[in-house]
Amino acid sequence: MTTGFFGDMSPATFKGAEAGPFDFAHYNPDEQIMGKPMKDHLRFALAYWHSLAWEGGDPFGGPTFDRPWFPHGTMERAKLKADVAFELFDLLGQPYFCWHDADIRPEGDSFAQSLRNFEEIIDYFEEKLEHRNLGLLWGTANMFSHRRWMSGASTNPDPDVFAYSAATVKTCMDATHRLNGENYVLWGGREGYETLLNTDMSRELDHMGRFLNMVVEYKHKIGFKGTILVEPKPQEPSKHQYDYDAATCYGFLQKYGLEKEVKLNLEQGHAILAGHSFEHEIATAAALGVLGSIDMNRNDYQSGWDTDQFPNSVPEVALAYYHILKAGGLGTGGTNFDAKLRRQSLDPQDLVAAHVGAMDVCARGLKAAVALIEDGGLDDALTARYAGWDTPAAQAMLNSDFDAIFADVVAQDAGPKPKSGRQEILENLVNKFV
Ligand code: XUL
Ligand code: CO
Repeated sequence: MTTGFFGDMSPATFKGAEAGPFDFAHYNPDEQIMGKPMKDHLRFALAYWHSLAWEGGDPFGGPTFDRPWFPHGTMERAKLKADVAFELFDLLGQPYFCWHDADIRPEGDSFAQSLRNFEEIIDYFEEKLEHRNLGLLWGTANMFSHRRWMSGASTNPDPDVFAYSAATVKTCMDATHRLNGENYVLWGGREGYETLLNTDMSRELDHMGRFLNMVVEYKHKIGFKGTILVEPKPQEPSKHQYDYDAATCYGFLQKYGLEKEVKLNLEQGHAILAGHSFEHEIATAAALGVLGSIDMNRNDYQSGWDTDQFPNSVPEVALAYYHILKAGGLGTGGTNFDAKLRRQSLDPQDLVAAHVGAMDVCARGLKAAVALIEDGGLDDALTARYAGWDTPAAQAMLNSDFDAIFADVVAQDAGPKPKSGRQEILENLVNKFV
């Protein structure tokens, strides 16, 4: 018995050139790529919040979507939402999904009631997962929507909110562990400030550092084997968020002794808001050894707002996967579609087509990245560009000092000979594959 929400739609399958709007033209889950199935490189996940919980509102208008489980608020409707969620997962066949506590359960009028609601839905998920080839990529706590979090969660000036946050994250980590989640995410939408006039930044950073250490301590206490991830974002909803970008997060992790315990969940739209490209954030995290997982979406380049659109630019996605593959892949991470429909896309079919298209774009991007790696042109150019450093003299210089280097430069006298960076040649090379 299905809910009937998706009518007579059947599961999306790979049809290549024959694909219609609800079939895969490029995502062929079992196709072998660099020694493993495509699905194991991409590790797709659906985001419960945007696809099932979001009602289509924007800052100027209310809900546009007409779903039988709206308005949220009862367990009956939360279960209907779960039924439809799993029907969507069955149509798409992706291996993972992700949730916040608030996406899946109605808020109760006490902490204990909210927890009972949450645990009942986790039980319901557990039953549904038993019969499926589906797992939890990550769980997380929504500590930004309810008014109690308006001044932050772990960074709140009120210690009672710190306590409520700790208790909340404990319950979400317990549930993630129970469902064999592969990661646990913390995104601090309110961990930042609206104005420095009322903010003690050094105290807030210390509280956030202690909180994250408590997360790691609890992970080890319960034997959770997944990866703890923080998700950088520069602003929105807060005017300034402490997890600004990958480099800022790394500095924070190092200061609080967490750089070996915590990795990053990077999102395309957040990279754009921080003034970076997505591949910049991926390459930065990879260089610092903290690449964890990705939230794949696309930000509008004009709006300056977090538009969370479904990805549809193959060249951008290809460069993201190029850097992921060069870094050795996503490990316990995956490709989570933290993306929402446009608010005019009202139909259940729009939801399916959005994900099918996004999975296809990622599959094309991955294949282009693999072709770039197999071609080897970019690697050769990189090796050639840094070849000077392979000589014993150059390596010895790194272990010498300014006086010795000065003496050598004076003795040789000729000075360096500038070489072309060949940017256009390399851009043309990339364009052969995307
Ligand atoms: C918000 C965002 C969140 C996190 C999880 O911009 O990306 O949905 O991914 O809290
Ligand atoms: Co995200």
